[in-house]
Amino acid sequence: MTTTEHHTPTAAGSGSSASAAFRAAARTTQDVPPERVDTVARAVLRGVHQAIREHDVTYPEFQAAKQWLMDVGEGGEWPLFLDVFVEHVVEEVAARTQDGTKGSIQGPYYLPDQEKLPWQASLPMRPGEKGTPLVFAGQVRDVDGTPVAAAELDIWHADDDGYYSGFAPDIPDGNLRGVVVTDGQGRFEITTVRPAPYQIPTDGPTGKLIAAAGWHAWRPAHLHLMVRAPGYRTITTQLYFQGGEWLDSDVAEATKPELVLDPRPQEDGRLRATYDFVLERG
Ligand code: MBD
Ligand code: FE
Repeated sequence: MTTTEHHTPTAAGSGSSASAAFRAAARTTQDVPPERVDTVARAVLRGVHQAIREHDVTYPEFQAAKQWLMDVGEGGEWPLFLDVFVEHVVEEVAARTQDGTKGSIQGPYYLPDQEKLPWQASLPMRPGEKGTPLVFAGQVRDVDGTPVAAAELDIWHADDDGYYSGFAPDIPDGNLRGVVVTDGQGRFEITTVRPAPYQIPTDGPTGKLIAAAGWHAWRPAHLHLMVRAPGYRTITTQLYFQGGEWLDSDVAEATKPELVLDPRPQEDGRLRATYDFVLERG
């Protein structure tokens, strides 16, 4: 992680942390047959060739694009760029064969092996963690309605400034991250703070493209979740907040109407949001 003197997160800092996290994640490498590589690589190149022909792309523009692509790599922003602009379509294709709770993209800021917590727990947070206290409760069930005991809710989200622990300086490791284990009735009740919307760093190449194109750089406030239990297909999803800013114009196009929470003040003044997860066997 890169720390600057004034402790403001930098695009290069979060980019290199996201690249390192991606490389560290254990994943199975597939042997892709040449026919498949041929088909997909050809289709991707065809799309690029078409854009050049359709829009009379010039040599200076081609060289500017090359420079920009180099900058994305050097800034470690490929995980950010791909998860913001491409992952939602990969998820859309995966969703064609999924039942139960709707999925959404994982994004670049997941970290494995966080603290295991009982079904009723507070996420690790700093003393006096800034933000509106939020209680997030519900139940995990299978598609037949049977509660799933000892399911793991792996949850991570941004703080009240829109920053993620592990990807911004001065936030303790594990802050606002945890693996909550459901009780015998599949229940969970998690205390945390409401996250702020997330802005793509404006000082890196992804931010520069967004500014150059006149787009906005925002994702609506969201909770990230992975829900898993032995014998069930893991759900990776996100939950958003009713009425929240950017909900209708997420730069990552990762919202779904089924994934919006409607938090209400509890008797003690804290916000309470409920959501039940449905897992399919597999
Ligand atoms: C995020 O917080 C996020 O969830 C995604 C998908 C991309 C960039 C930042
Ligand atoms: Fe996120």
